[in-house]
Amino acid sequence: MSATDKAQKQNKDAPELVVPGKLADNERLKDESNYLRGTITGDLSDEISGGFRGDNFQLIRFHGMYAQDDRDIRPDLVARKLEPRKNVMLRCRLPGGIISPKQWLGIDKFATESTDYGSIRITNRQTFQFHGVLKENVKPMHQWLNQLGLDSLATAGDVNRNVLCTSNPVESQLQKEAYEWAKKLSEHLLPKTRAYAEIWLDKEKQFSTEDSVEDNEPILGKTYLPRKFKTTVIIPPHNDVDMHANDMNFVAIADKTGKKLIGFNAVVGGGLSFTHGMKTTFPTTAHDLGYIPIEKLLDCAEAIVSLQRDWGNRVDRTNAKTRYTIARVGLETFKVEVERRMEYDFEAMRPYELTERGDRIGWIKGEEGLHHLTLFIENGRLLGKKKKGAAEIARIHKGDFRLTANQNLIVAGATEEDKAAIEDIAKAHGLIADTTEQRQRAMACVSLPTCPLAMAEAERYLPTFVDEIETMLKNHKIESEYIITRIAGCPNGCGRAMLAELGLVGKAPGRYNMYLGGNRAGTRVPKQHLENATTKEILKETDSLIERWSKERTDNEEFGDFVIRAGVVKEIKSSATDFWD
Ligand code: SRM
Ligand code: SF4
Repeated sequence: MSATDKAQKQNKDAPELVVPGKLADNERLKDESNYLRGTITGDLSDEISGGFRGDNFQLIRFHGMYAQDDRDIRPDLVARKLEPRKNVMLRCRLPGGIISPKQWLGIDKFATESTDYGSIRITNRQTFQFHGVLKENVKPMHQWLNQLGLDSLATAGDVNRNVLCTSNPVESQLQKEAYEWAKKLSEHLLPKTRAYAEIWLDKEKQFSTEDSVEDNEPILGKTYLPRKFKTTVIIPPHNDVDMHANDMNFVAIADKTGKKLIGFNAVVGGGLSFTHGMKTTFPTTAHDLGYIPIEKLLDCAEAIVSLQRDWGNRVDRTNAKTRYTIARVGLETFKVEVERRMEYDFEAMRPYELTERGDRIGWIKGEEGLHHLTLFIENGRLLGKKKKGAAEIARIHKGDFRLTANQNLIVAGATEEDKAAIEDIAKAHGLIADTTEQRQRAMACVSLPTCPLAMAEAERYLPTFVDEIETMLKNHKIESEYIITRIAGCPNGCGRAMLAELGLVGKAPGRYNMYLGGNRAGTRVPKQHLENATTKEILKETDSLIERWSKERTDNEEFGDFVIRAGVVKEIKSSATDFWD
């Protein structure tokens, strides 16, 4: 009897644990892919098209790549009956976002010499993306990454994605331990198929020996997960990883000294995407399961992932993420089954508090006497002078680099002697400049021109939108204040606008829905205030709200709290009905 059958039997009153119906086509393609191989190798040698065909278009995602084309030039090429400039975006796997200066120089070289855009894009999941890799450069790219000790396995597709970890180099001891667990989680939950090594690293021979075993996916299963799955390890009170955007979070709990990790609170089922007008979809914050001691971490993670594998909706992909599984079967049923699978009962949650999300821009001294410089990288996009500056720093830096979940770059572990040289390079390349907290705490997703799903600008509009908000704050004499402002080019929510105090979600070119009422700690989903508004309408409304906030707020009242108290929007208490009514 399968684990699910057992659970269904023990729990007769529970709703159906497996959603009945015709499986989504992605289930077929995973099943037929021969453990993610498909016919990708054949496509690589096809010179007629620059793209990937049929199922391979989706399958390359499991290898960390997306098929894209430049949407700015697409209409012109299509009008001339030419193929759009097909290329690949690659996303590296970098649990906890830590990368060595040597590796950084390697990725800088590849971005400069072998991509259309020449940029390194730091993502809000602590890794980087190359945009515009032509097909002929795809295999060399994987081989180059491999030489650098990097890979892009499972950074996309229906698997556990890049595992996040609070990038706080200051509390070095606790951070080191948490980071090690983030790495272990990443490794433990990786697909075990040899497809990546075979296709990209020419490892067939190594694995074709007589004693080689069949491919097997003991945790993920032959058809992998029903949908993408996201994990964090977070060190409170700092919520830089934005835990409520994630399926599975482990909140680090330290002993009385505050320096030694003893266990984790497990918090599950957060997620931010929705579809415009589709009320069965909704963003929500994550739910508490309970506390586990440190030695149960991998068992607990495996239990949660395998449960989502078995109970997640494989019929309707818009309802397939963990939060919908929990909404369908109930949190208690979910929890009991996790306990059964990990053979351990959750203890009561250990108290913790989340207070803020931003990175601490500038120098800060850590416990071990080393210095850490957080560089603010607008939109995470490193190009031209700034990219050169980061490479110059990598040439002299003896510590490591850390990519943050706020799309910034930390030069971590510098000695007193090296500080001045690093700072000089950063200043000379525009990596240290006067910026407001308003700008430092704003975020946008990539959107146009590379994202095929974009409905409106995000990364390219954010700087202008922030200019305007800065002016409004100044005009209303609260220029030292800030509003956590985020833009996503569509409701998939990559820019995490659904955890912003003021979020814009793309609807059409130049038009957005405006959401208000998230909070600074990132524990509340905002509510729709304007629909399909032009940027002019949004700016007018923002100005009037900032004016009211400046005059009517109570002491230190955050913008997100103010708009709720003032009745501008209703507070969302984490349910689908609250979001839509
Ligand atoms: Fe995302 C799809 C970019 C974080 C929810 N995301 C995409 C794609 C790959 C478009 C596509 O499917 O073809 C975008 C590529 C754009 C480009 O040209 O680079 C894209 N997502 C990004 C990044 C780069 C945004 C950024 O500016 O940093 C982030 C990469 C993170 C990483 O390194 O792994 C990114 N995406 C997120 C987040 C935020 C997070 O994880 O903290 C979310 C919301 C959280 C969540 O998952 O609920 C997010 N992305 C999505 C979704 C909606 C998934 C869903 O639950 O329905 C899609 C579309 C999909 O999967 O069908 C998507
Ligand atoms: Fe693309 Fe939409 Fe994600 Fe922005 S939110 S990167 S537009 S999928």
